[in-house]
Amino acid sequence: MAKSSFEYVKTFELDDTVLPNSWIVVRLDGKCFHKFADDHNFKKPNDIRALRLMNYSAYSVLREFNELLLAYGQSDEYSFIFKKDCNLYKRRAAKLLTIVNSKFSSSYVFYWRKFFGDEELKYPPTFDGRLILYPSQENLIDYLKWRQADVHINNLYNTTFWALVLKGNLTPSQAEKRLCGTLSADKNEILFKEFGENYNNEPEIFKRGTLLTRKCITDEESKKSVKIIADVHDDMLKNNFWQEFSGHLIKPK
Ligand code: DGT
Ligand code: MG
Ligand code: MG
Ligand code: MG
Ligand code: MG
Repeated sequence: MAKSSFEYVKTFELDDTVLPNSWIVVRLDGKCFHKFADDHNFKKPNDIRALRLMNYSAYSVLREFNELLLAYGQSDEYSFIFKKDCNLYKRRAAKLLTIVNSKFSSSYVFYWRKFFGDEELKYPPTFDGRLILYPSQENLIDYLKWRQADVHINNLYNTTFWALVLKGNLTPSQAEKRLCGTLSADKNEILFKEFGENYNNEPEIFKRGTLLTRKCITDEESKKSVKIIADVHDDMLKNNFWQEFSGHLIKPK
């Protein structure tokens, strides 16, 4: 068929193929989830329903795209890591970013009721997204450590803040003043001395977020090995975690 005279517009499209031989990370983050959480009565500081829905939505992304190695989520964000040699959509940035975001966002809505039951979804949520390349394993591991350090800092702050407000009867601005300039040890002490709470006993999913990984396990009945997606809440800031785990960043098929 002859080309139409309109087809030249295609030359306006820019090439956004990303560098080969580097890990592609897509991070999504809920837009204005401060408000979204309030509008949907999320429990403070952590709502397990919301975290499980985030994890399940990420799980459905991993299930669909085999080129994804792992995903790590906390709060209203999720990071997806593609294999170093991923060739999906010929490594075109916009394609990769939008398929991940779209599958995740539609899953969040589709599975809402599975986790929130009768709590009505009042409006469609929005997630922003970005795509980042990491050329070395060290950079990629530091990226994951950075996201996990973030959840630790925020969660300790939020747990102490809401203890002061909900159990200590301070106003939010009094609680904020009280915590201004405090170190981690001070917050641990406030929780322990004033509220009898040991921060170490908080659920791992709150303190460390969730890492979704692919694993091979042996099926009890058939004795065949089956591939599954597992969720772990380990401490990624410890180097011995990576001594055991770094193989996951290179292989698995
Ligand atoms: P953004 O991302 O710039 O559009 O704005 P936000 O409001 O989404 O801010 P962000 O992403 O820095 O922080 C996440 C917000 O989500 C945080 O303000 C509190 C809320 N959030 C996330 N998980 C929970 C939860 O389990 N419970 C409650 N109550 N709030 C949560
Ligand atoms: Mg943000
Ligand atoms: Mg957000
Ligand atoms: Mg966030
Ligand atoms: Mg099409």
